[in-house]
Amino acid sequence: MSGAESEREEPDVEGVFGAGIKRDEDLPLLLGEGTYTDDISLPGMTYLAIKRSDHAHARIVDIDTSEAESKADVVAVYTGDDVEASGVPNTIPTAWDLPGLVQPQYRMLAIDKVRHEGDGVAAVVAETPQAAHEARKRIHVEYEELEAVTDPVTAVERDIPQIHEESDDNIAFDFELGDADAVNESFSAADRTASVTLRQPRLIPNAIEPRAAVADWNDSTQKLRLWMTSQNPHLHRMLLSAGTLGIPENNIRVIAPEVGGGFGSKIYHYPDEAITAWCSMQLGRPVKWRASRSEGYLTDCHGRDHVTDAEIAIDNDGTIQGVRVETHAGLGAHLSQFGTATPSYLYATVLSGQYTIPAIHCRVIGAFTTTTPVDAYRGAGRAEGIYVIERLMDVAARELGMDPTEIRRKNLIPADEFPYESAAALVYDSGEYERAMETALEHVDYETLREQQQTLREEGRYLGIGVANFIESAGLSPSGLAGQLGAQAGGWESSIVRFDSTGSVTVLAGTADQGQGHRTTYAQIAAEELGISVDDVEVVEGDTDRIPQGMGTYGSRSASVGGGSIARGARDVREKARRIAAHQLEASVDDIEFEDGEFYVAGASDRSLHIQAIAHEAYLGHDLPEEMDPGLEATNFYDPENFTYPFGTHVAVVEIDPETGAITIERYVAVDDCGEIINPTIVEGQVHGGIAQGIGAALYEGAAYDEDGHLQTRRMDEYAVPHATYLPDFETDSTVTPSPHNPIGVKGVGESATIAAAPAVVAAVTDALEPFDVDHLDMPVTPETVWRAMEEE
Ligand code: PCD
Repeated sequence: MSGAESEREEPDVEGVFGAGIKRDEDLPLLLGEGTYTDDISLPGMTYLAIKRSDHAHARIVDIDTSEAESKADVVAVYTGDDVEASGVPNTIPTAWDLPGLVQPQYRMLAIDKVRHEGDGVAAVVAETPQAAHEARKRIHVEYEELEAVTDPVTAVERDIPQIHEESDDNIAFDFELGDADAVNESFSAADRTASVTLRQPRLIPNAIEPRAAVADWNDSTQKLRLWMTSQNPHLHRMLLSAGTLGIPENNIRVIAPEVGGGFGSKIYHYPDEAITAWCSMQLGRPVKWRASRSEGYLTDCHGRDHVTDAEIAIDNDGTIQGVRVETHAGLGAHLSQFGTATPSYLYATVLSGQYTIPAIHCRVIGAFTTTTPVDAYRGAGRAEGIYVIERLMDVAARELGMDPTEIRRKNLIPADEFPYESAAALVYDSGEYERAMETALEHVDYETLREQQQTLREEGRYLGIGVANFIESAGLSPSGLAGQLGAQAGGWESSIVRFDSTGSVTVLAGTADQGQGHRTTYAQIAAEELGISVDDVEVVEGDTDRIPQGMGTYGSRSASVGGGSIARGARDVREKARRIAAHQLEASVDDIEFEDGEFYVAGASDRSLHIQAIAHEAYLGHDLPEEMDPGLEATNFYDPENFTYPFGTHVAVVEIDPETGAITIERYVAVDDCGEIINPTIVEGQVHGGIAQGIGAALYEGAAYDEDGHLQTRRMDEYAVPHATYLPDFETDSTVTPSPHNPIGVKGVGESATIAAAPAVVAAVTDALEPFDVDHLDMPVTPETVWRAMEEE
């Protein structure tokens, strides 16, 4: 290992960890036997439909629910006033504070105004879903329409309608990071500067399974059970308890059964799941709510929505001196839980990318707009930041007449400089950037491609090669640091590793899978540490009554923080077992060796005991060391000392049809480094999905609003998620640079490829268009954009 000192403990047995074994979770899912939230059915269950605003911005003058109430099978109709009158705290809280943050109250149902199309104004509960949907149409809301504003720059200019009383300029926060003076100096001292103004459009997450909730309040026990599509059931339990419903946390059970994709959109505490629970509390009956696809498009948090001016100061030899960035980030109508952190700390801090940049300054103006709230979507903040620095590298290369790979190579942080403290306030754990970059360039045969490009140009064909280097700050920890930066939740993870008396192991993990494959990879971690078969390990996630504590799955944290916790717990279990073995083998603990699940006395391998036999002894409790309690399990809380910093290089090769502007991705090469790999097959799957979503952002996706703030892309045939047939075969490879502080040396991988793919593809397109002097094109780069850019020349 190079780059950084390793403090991690090597696992005792080889083999399970690192094996590309098949996903344990797949068979029932493929057979259609998985239980999703919408599959939950309870006796006496009712159905909720939410009446939503069809205006982007309007004052509520009157809500007439009488006709809806008179309809057959309607159980109850509630408005925001009813919720307010019930005396619950009725707040959907933000989970990340920022200096000077304006925090208007976000309620379960609107009471005074609606602030985006889709804001909930009334809830109707009926005996059947059909009756609820029918009655919803019979709720009559009188509005006084106000002007809409969907663009984050326009929103903060004067004379624009005020969305929240608390903020007369629609600014939620004005955030700064870095050293403005040092940047000014670097710009005066450097030989040249280059700049780019860019937009990163709003993305709609598009998990296959829409959000859903089933709430069951029991009036006699005063307990709430809530099944929901959650990436973090414990966080939801916490936010529901104090902020929204006022129920003690220990009376709430949140269950996330199978979750069909999240990509960030199921992290958040939305008004909808909360109002489902509130309705059940009013009625004392179970209530089910399920979003339709279009309802999801209107209410699932969107991602990105940045407008950015970025500048880079460079010397003639390509050395970067400074970077200056100003971004208007659209937050939508309300502050979603991490809507404030995503465009600030998760964004500005990665602007150094893989490069040595002496001075960086970033200002982010967080703007309220009359649109769907914006929050983390795969890559969250990091994707936006890496896109900016990678676009800057390309415009700087153009300015200098340098090859884009040469300017990158020149400024890469050298492998012997880790841990590396960037000018954007991060300490990168480990990295070998040049190795990954050279691996990718070799794989794609960069030199030959450049020659081909030349030859083809002479024939009037336009090939483009785009290279993107990325880092990701994954893991969102340690808690102390997160707290200093404003987080209202911890960055740790928790797990229980428990041997049963017959030798099987249950791992209870506080993270919550939505397709990532935790049941397989966590079993691999535990099996490796305990020297047993993966088949003997059962992994349980997603139920706050079974798993006492946890933080959940987002920010590519589960492998490093969750997996780290499991490894530590398993080691505690192994150490207790070692003491039992020493006692029973009548040897000193220090003389007991462990291999492949077997404890034996050093030098006398015939005297041994298997860990699964020890588990039996531990529960039998007949012959344990003095003062040792029976049982064989460990509860672990793991708060890492740093984020992990995955990295890599992606290369996209495109050809542009000069007649139509059509873009074909000819090749896509991805070299990812996520430290030690638990399961290469799963990692490859994560990379594939990530590339697809990054290409989606680069070429196809983008939520569009009309002038009145109506979402124009509200159905799957209006919002262009890439089809498998649009995508090339991905050529993937990896390098391994372990994280030095993580107990198992892993780094995250879930978001990496999404971060890399968008800048790689946009770079490839602009590279193809070099003869037309096109430096930059905004995403999504469509054939029309390309064609127009070529025509303008
Ligand atoms: N791994 C391995 N190795 C390493 C790393 C990792 O093996 N080294 C693996 C693990 O174990 C898992 C996976 O892989 O299984 C992943 O991991 P991670 O990176 O740690 O991550 P997580 O935490 O688990 O997850 C999360 C992510 C995110 S964040 C997102 S968006 C997305 C991704 O994940 N989402 C999703 N991916 C995915 N997939 C799927 N299928 N689905 C989904 O939904 Mo955010 O923050 O939320 O925005």
